[in-house]
Amino acid sequence: MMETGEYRKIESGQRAVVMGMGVSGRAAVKFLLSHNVEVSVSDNRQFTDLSRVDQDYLQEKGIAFEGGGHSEEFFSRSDFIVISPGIPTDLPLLVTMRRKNIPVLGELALAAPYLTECVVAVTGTNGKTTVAALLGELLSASGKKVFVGGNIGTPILDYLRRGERVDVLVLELSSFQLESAGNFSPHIGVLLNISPDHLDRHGSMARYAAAKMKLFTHQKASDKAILCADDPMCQQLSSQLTHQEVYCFGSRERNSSAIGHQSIVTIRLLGQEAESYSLAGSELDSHTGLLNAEAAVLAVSLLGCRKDDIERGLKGFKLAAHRLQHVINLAEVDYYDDSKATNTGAVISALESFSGNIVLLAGGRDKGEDYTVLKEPIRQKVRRLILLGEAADAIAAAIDGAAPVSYAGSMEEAVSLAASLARPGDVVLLAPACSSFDMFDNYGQRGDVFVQAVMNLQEVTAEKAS
Ligand code: UMA
Repeated sequence: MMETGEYRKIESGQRAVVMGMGVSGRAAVKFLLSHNVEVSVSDNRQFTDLSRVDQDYLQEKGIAFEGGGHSEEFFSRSDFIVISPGIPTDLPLLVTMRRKNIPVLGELALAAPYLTECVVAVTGTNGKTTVAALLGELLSASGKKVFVGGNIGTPILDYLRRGERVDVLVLELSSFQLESAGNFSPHIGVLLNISPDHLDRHGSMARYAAAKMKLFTHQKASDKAILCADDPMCQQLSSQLTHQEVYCFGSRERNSSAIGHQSIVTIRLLGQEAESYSLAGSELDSHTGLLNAEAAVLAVSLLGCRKDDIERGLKGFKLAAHRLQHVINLAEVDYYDDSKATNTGAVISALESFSGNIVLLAGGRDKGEDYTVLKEPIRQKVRRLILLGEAADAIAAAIDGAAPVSYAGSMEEAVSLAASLARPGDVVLLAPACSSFDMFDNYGQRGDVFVQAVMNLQEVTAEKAS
């Protein structure tokens, strides 16, 4: 039986079903058409629920569409199936297709035979967007032509279809994408951390970790795996890596190739002089920023980038929005937006960035996580916990009195409550530990609403003062 994702190059005239007409599916349809494949599309949604642009495109290209679900009959006519990342690979229909020897491919499996450039791929529960962007910045500063995309930004299949080639392809990859990655293999694979996330999809930590480890499955002896020595799960998994070069980063393990200590990253590679990089004054100067910088600087050092270019890249780097961003200092209280902290691991990292006195805003849609891991960090660092959204009661029960709890019905209410409870010198931190979909379109909108509510406080404070 063909495994998920095992595939060679496409042959002209083959027939494919693309499952899901979202960002990934749209890119797959266009890529396949450009290779003269006869494409059909199947989606849970009805045709009329697709965007106007997608409806027009499918009609214009004469693409057969199955809406409102997926049928064996529609799928059985194809030579292979391309699934979107959000679709679980173990759906009974997909199991049936594999039994019939019809390959089920994710976008990485489809892309793999066409990748000729150097590929650096980054995964991990948290920090992958930042590290991918930082790699892009450091490589550009070193004069390399770079593409940064994947799970965020331009899908890999759009990059390939457009035909523009770069020196280094930097890919941010999710566990969803890796699950159906087939023979995809990066020259450098970076695993930043693994903590509970997406358990509603993967079912267990073991399966989630196994999906992440697919990053390294097909690496060759000259390829490089970079993992975090500070992360217990990464450390445990690194012993499985026997057929590639393995490098570690972190602050605890003395044998690491990249070590972070007090805002300084030091790279120590065999046969080379140690190089140190200061993050002081840069946007990476935080607990997580240091780890992210270690991983990225190590990867580009392995690619031969020079010290002054790396230093320039680090200086110019700007974090994307909603990642532990300082919003404002108001009445001697610092407000931080970490709306992207959508799992417990990210919240623990955010709490580690401050010495204490935190008013924490958390809650949202539950993703099947065990919130009891937050109990101790909250006891140590949080003065007051303000909960909102569907998971509010579950979080309150899990932390079991580790900090006093208040409830809010909206982000605006949560922010004004936080402002009334915070004392001078405190930090008000939005780090929800949950997805945003119960109250917002996405984490970006949630962060925007938080920032707006904080800015409204500023106006009220200014009015009072005048
Ligand atoms: N659908 C079906 N059948 C199903 C389930 C869904 O037909 O059983 C259809 C939906 O109706 C919809 C489409 O599939 O039309 C959605 O597919 P999708 O959920 O895979 O989303 P895409 O829009 O294709 O975007 C996906 C990634 N989304 C997810 O992994 C959930 C995007 O990552 C990625 O940028 C894009 O492919 C290109 O690779 C987003 C994401 O949230 C940013 N990623 C997660 C994360 O970062 O935590 C993993």
